[in-house]
Amino acid sequence: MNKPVEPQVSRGAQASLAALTGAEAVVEMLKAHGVEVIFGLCGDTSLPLYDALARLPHGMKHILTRDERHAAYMADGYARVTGKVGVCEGPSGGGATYILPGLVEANESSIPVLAINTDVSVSSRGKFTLTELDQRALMKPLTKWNAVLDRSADIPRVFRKAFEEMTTGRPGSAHIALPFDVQNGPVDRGDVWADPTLGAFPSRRVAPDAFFVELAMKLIRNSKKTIFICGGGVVLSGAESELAELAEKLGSPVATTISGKGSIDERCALSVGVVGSNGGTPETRAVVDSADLVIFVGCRAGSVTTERWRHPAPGRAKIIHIDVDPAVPGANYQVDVPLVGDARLCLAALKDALEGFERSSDLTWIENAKREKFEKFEKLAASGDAPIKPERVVAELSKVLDKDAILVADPGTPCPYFSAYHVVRGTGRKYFSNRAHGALGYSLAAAIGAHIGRPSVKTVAVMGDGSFGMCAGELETAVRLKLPITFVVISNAVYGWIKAGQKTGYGQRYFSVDFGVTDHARVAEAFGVRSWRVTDPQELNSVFKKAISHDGPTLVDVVTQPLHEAHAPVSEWVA
Ligand SMILES: Cc1ncc(C[n+]2csc(CCOP(=O)(O)OP(=O)(O)O)c2C)c(N)n1
Repeated sequence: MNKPVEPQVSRGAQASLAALTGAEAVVEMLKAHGVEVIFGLCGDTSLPLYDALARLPHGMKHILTRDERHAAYMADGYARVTGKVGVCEGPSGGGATYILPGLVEANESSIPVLAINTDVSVSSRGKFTLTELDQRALMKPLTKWNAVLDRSADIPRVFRKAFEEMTTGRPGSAHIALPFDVQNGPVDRGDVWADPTLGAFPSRRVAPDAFFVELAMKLIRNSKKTIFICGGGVVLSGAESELAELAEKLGSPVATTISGKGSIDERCALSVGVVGSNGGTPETRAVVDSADLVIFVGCRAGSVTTERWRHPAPGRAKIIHIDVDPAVPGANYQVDVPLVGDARLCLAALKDALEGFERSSDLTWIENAKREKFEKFEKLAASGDAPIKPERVVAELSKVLDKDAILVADPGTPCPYFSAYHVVRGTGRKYFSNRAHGALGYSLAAAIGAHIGRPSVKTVAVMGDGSFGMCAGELETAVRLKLPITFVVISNAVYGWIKAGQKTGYGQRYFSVDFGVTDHARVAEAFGVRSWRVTDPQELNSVFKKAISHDGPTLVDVVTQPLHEAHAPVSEWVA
């Protein structure tokens, strides 16, 4: 264990006005970038940092978590709903390996999350020191940018660089390793400054090349059926108004990925809903297939959205691909026009270029596609069967949530069903899931981060029981902080999504996917969470109402039909 070490910079009456300790400089640099909340967990190597947080009048809130993975997920949820950098921290060794899953999810989902792991002293390196780990090598492939500090004097520069990297270009995560002795060394107070605009994203918008805007404009004018497929980039960029204006001008339907929910009000006539193999349906796929021009916006056109690059079918429709990352257009499809730049600026430039052009279009076909999709859903949602049908859970929960509520969905049953059938009213980040890696157990912690970022609205997390087993410890955090979040557990005693894959693709040879029944309501109750276990679909509405209106944490354990027995809004199990 690291013994308390006197900082090389004295404090108190004789304190040098010119110098801070490294730990103090870290606190000042976070504050200078506008950080308001830090999620994390203590450790031996973090003692100087915690002491600086305890002593300085910084005004930042520290949220103690029960493991580092969840600290990172909380920072991720917080960043998604606030548009600000989410910050998490943990100690060396296990603290670094445990924080990693949240960092990589944030990075691949283009969410700016900064993780700080303290580390063994520079002077202890290479001596088989407890918890020593090559954090530089560990974090390099998983983050947009990372650094290991070797000298206290580098702290201000390294933190400025981290914030700049996270919030410019394609947003992403950053990692800084902060050794114990670096926290105690001197930092010149004059070096401690920051540009606070780098604390939110996108901090520097990049406009598209006018040449490509012109080409895109010509393609659009010549197309008969243009559709937009929007990914998370529209909400990240705050481009919802520009998208709506352009889509209306062209009379073009707007489909989204799961992360793209919130790009457009899903009640409006132009909205198609989610497309792809996880939340798309045959009806939404037919809309994609009918287009002669697809405009991808802030969307990587990955395997799920395009059902393994088959919808749209390559060569069938022309493609305009808008993305802030130049590596995205052309990665999956032969793109006719790449438009590299911030989504809001690209869409505004297209609208300007199409000045005077207006196309009215008959949207009955979209209305019909949505009606067919929801008629099937509503029949199942009206079912009084037990175990309760997933459709019924979606319908009853959606009914009791107001339009500003935030819903976070875990993989398993929640993501495809809520993506397909939970209608987002209004725009902005009101629905999200961890779509980059889809690790089970994300939603509980992400919902805590989201609530802390946007406390004025109701936040709900929906998870399978597999997910519950991976995150239950954070219920204590929700209770300690008295957070009025509602957790819904889809309880079916099976890794249902995988069992459904064994059914459809492997001749029902079920293998090692079933686990025991747990009463999650009783588990939650033991943590101090107000809880209900529901087996009768008739009770769902009143229980959800009670849970949503309670002023502390609540959990509803819903005994649900497993996915392999249900009608899943999934085209196939694709890898
Ligand atoms: C950390 C992690 N391990 C494994 C998986 C693979 N996986 C995807 S869905 C799934 C089953 C989910 O089970 P559960 O949470 O109970 O929800 P259900 O599918 O039964 O609704 C599994 C194991 C994963 N996504 N994440």
